[in-house]
Amino acid sequence: MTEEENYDDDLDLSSLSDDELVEQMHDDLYDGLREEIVEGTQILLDRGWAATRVLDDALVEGMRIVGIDFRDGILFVPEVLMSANAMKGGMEILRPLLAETGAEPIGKMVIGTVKGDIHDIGKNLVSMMMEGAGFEVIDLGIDNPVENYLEAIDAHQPDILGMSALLTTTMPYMKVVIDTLVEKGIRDDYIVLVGGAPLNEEFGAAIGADAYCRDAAVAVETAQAKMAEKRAA
Ligand code: B1M
Repeated sequence: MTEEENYDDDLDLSSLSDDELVEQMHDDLYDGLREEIVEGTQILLDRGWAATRVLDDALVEGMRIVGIDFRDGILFVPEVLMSANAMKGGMEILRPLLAETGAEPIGKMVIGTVKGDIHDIGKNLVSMMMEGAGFEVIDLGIDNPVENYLEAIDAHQPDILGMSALLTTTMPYMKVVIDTLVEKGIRDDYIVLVGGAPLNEEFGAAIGADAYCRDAAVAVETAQAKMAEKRAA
């Protein structure tokens, strides 16, 4: 074992300052160390950090760094899967906190990652934040063909249909889903919100969505605004 590895093993996360701990968590996320991420998340919360701050500064920022090295061929799929698993460990601790607003259910959303796409961290985050804002969320998971969305909206009659895509190759599938709703004459029965890193507002408009949501907080704000519009109409 190298001296550095030995140091890491012995590292007492609670002895670090906030800044040092956040930096350490970025490293631990990079290394896919789930237990350490869980511990670091809890320490920051115990120090009075808001759940959204832990999420943004420690977890999402750490994942952004992972994404850069994944893109540049420094990290590969198995390593990024471990990072994703570590991130999910932290998110599990934050989930009840993000969902604990005590708000009355203000609407229902069906959400899923589209066919061919297995990325779910961002979608899960959107689901959590929407639940926290008082929406009932039916999460269809990943890799959803149009049939899954149709079955779910039939079964649950949601106000909102949310779709997530993280790949430039899967984002066009959102249009397949929206076009199918149009063909069936039910497009206007639902507020369609789309999101995912490669999308933008122009794309959202081009495929006929009601809005593109840059992140989970924007998804919540947009959902609330669209629900208010719908109620007023
Ligand atoms: Co993937 N991957 N990946 N990957 N992966 C990206 C997306 C990529 C940008 C990496 C890179 O090259 N820099 C790249 C896509 C390039 C492109 O299409 N232009 C890529 C690639 C290429 C691939 C594979 C093809 C790699 C391969 O096999 N050679 C493969 C594809 C598999 C497939 O889906 N068929 C693949 C696989 C994987 C893993 C399985 C290893 C893993 C996913 C694990 C999981 O999700 N359970 C993975 C990961 C983790 C990433 C990166 C590193 C991180 C994604 C993430 O979780 N971000 C990603 C790089 C990146 O995006 N920086 C990358 C954190 C998350 C909080 O952000 O998902 O953007 P995000 O969600 C945000 C917003 O986008 C928005 O709100 C969220 C929260 O604020 N949002 C919504 C998202 N969905 C929404 C839905 C809404 C509203 C808002 O509905 C209303």
